[in-house]
Amino acid sequence: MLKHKSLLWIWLVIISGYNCAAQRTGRETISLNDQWEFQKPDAQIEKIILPHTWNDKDVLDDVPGYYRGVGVYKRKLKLDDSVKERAVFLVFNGVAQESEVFINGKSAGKHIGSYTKFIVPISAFLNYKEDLVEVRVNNRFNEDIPPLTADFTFFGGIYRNVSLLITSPIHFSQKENGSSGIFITTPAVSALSASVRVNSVVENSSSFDKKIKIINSIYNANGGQVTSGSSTISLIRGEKKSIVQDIKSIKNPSLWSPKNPYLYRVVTKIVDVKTSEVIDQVSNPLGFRWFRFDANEGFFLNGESMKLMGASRHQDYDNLGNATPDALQIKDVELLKAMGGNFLRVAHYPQDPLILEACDRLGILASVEIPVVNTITESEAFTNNCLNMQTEMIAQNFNHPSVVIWAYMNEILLRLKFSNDKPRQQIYFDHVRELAQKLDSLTRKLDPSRYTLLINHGAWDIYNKVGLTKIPMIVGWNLYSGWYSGAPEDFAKFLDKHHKELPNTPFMVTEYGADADPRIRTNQPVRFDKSVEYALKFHQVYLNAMLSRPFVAGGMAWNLADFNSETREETMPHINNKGLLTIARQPKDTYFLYQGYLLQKPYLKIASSQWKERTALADSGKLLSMQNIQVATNLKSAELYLNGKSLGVKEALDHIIEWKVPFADGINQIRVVSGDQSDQADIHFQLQPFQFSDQIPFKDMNVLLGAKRYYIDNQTHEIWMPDQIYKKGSWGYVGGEPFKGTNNRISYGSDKNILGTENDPVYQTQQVGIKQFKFDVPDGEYDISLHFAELVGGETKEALAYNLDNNHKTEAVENRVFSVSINETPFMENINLAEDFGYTRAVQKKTRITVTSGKGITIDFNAIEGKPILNAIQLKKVY
Ligand code: GCB
Repeated sequence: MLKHKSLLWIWLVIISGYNCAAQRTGRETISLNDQWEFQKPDAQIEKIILPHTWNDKDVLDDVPGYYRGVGVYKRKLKLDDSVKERAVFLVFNGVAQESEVFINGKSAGKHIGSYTKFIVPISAFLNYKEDLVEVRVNNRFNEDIPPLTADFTFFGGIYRNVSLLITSPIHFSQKENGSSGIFITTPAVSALSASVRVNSVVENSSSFDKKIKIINSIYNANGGQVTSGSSTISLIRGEKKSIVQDIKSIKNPSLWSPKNPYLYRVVTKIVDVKTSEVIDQVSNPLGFRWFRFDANEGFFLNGESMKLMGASRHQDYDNLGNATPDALQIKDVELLKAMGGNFLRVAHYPQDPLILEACDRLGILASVEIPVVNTITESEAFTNNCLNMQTEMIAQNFNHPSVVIWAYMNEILLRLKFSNDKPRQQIYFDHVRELAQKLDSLTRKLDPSRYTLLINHGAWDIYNKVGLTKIPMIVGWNLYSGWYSGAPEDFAKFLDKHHKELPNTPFMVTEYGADADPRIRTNQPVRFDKSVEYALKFHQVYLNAMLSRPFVAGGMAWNLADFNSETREETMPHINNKGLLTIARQPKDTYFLYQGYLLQKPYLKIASSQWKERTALADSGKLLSMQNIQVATNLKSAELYLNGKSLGVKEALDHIIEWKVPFADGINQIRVVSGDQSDQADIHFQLQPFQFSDQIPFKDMNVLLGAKRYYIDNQTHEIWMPDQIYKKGSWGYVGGEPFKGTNNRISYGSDKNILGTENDPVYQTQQVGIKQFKFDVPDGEYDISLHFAELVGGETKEALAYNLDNNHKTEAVENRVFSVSINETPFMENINLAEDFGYTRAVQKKTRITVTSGKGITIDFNAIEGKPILNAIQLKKVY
């Protein structure tokens, strides 16, 4: 009978959301992610399930900007009389960014800010028949709500889980800034003993006075009760009270650490003294640890020195925007752990509650911050919103043993306002400092057990001048030498400078990184080429510098995974490619490098295994091409085998071992061995003939002009390779020079978004002033495709704020008109790319030709006005 009843109950929940007439006790939490209708103004109603964002698609298109405005969500709620005497709440884990909740057309609550949870009491609005929940959401720019500008996309929507919470009218207070109403501290912890203090806020919203007991029971990881405490109080109707209980110390506690993330649980109950009925019950994690930061020696956990190494994380995912399902959120923390990381910077805003739960469970220490990024508004409303967000963040995440730091500002002096009006600028600086001071003081007051952190970019002088390095307990530096400015080697100098000039202030490197588009590879890495190879070298330099300096408390790679940043262009428009993982969470070579540096157990991995589709020219007169293979490891040396044949033992340098491998056409099996560790990868190699008369049969070839990089189109699997100057018997360009962009970023090519293609790198480089392109191919039938894009001119966009070294020059636009003929037959005449197609738009022209009499293929570019260009070329043998 009981079984039957509960099945019926489940069935009712499924069909109607929530509806049951059974007698209710305790606390019930039911997911409300289903059965929503969503509508944007002037658009059709869509049936959706949460999590949901309305920006998943428009942030990736070629049109700058994305919808920032109103979105309305509606849902029915079927609650019957059995909940009439109960307290009913809606719990929103995250709604971006302003929201108002209506029940049956009446406003029940409002919330500001995209990244914290909020709880709306709705009992007073219900008719207990069919209630209508309506959530009006707005993600417009609002100068009073941080973030104002940032290098990430401000997706709108109810993008985290929503649930219905039903409690007794006497319950743990739901008015405590979205927290559980229970605040746990561990005033004294040592290996011998641990004390626990629990502050529970209880509320009586019934119309009776009640005598209750608050019981706190602590359970170990096996579920055994270790200790408990109890207090009896009277709670008169309408009253809210805080009850602080010091629970008897636990002897020889199991300490929480990355190696042993031992979790106890605190179960807090409200019990009716008269009937012994459990009126409300909440469970919270508890971990025993103590820690400190030291300006000379870094971080200590439970008395042991520990370098905090890890990454920052954004919450969005490939094609889903920020509406990331639970399982994928948790996976991120697992990936950080598997990388050998012990620290997560939850940046730039509080994230889904699942993240810190996973950190608790897996033993990852964490910092959390509010989204005060780049700039502030000097208004009272802005200040209040910041203070409120900080309060919510601390209250909601207070009980996580993983959290050791609360942060509150990121690179706030990145864009210096009022540069032409120094007195006004000084007033702005004063406001920034005051806001920082307020946030820091509030944080110390709300949680004296943790550290405060303020994060700056590498402009040493200005942060010190404004006084921001004096306010927090720990200073964070986001450093990009060798990326946005200078050389990777300057990084170590900065670390030493901090230690010398602020000898009493502990610090961490809260960001560092280089873009790595997983589709771009090179044998000649240079800054801004977006190659995985450059990023790998960059991270080696940074890791070496941090790991060899005890005073650097920690380093957080920017970023764990690639993430959405709508205003970015470059090789993968709208995506920031500094992730160690791709946006779909595939590892890049850099992720393997981190495993090599950080993992304790023996580790050996072919880092280049991700570059498994390759092409290159055969070495002169040979049927093979010597190419690099890199292996990431924490072992001293290893032996590499190609198709079972040893290529010798080599030693690791900075956790990488490198071999030159003679690749042949087809599948090349690479195996690396060291002791009982081994790894294997199959590399598909397309060998291109050095001379078309070689024995290597020619199939096809895709060439990027003016580039030193390879590009792998992960949809078609076409592999593009760098060009070469024409050599007789072979192929290549005649005349011209590589396009050099109009800023000082990459030493070749452009970083503009190319319209009408996903393959931006194919069009971002070009040979300017090209005269000919020749293929000395044997007679036959061939398909030729020419690819063009006008890279000079078009809309001038604001330079990326992060590109600190950016001297964007004004582009000198000149008319460009040219004609192209193939083997003397006109192919394109009087072409003006800008006029005929538009600026930075991908243009592809294809033809089939017959080569006879051993003449090969000669493509002539004839200037009519300005210099002819060619961005890329493809040749395919048909017969
Ligand atoms: C920074 C910012 C971060 C950016 C990063 C970058 O300094 O704090 O939000 O995403 O640089 O990649 O430029």
